[in-house]
Amino acid sequence: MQVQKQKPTPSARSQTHPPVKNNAGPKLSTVQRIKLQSPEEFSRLLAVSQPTILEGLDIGPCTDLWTLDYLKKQIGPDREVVVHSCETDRMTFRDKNFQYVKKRAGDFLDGIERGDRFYLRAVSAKQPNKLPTKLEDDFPTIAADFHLPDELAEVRNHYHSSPLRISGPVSLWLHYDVLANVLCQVRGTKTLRLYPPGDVKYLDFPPGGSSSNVEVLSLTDPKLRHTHPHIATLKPGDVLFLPPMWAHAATPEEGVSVAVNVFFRNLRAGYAAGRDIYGNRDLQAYENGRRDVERVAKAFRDLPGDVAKFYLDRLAAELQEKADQIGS
Ligand code: AKG
Repeated sequence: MQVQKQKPTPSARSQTHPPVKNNAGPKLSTVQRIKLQSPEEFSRLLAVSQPTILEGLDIGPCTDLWTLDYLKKQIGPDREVVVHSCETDRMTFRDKNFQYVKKRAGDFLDGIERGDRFYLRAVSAKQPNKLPTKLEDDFPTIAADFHLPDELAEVRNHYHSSPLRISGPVSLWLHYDVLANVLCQVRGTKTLRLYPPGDVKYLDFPPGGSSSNVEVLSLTDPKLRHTHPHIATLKPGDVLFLPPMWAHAATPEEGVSVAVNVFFRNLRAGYAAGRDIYGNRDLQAYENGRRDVERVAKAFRDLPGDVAKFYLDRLAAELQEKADQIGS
């Protein structure tokens, strides 16, 4: 993956669209689209931390080249990949209605062509349990087709990983990532449903987990009534800036979607020490905090239940108050 110089384009910031009415659930806002002019403008976007579609950037010849046939030839039909395989058009984390299956890349791509519900989220070819995936390491025969444009130099400077994602007609469940992300859509159209960090209390993340148990695409779940969903529809060549902690679920609109997403660190401190293979390892303070919560709960365990609950409720209220004070 290289950083490519891009020709300046005239400024064309489109308006943020007002929420649209969605009779089956909460109001939907449309993610704004802009033509990014400079690395400085991207730094300002990072500071504002709102999802934004960056259009008209040059991400390289991949948008022309990456047909399924080309990918099969370049990646090699015999290369082994592990993919999600699902019986329905929605993978859900709560029901785990999918399996991980090993496939030859050729069979996987033929299956995608036929409309099979496969989803590849690449992992490191050499050390899948230790290293994050990078396009240049794990798919060297196609990596030069994809570039990060100069406007995204910040991504390059704090680069973590670049998973290749290829999917048939199947949605990926709602989850959040801890690293910032630019999701570069190469082929096909895909819609993402995003929820801001403030919606975390409605989205039923299990303690310590970044995958939600809520079926966001059914829209009728009463937990979603108070959420603030944003919709981003990505076309080939679009780049979605996805800020950390914005939960997202992805649905391809046509049969096939090919994308590369690039995770990068935008916080100057706070990441957990050690391994983060998927870009979703929670911040150190949260990991420590969960241990503290266990310790505090244990300190009450020899007391009668009603007394222990009385104090744990009081402590929970104090913590909630601190959370409410942030940003108010
Ligand atoms: C991500 O970039 O973190 C995603 O979850 C993207 C999902 C997709 O493009 O299918």
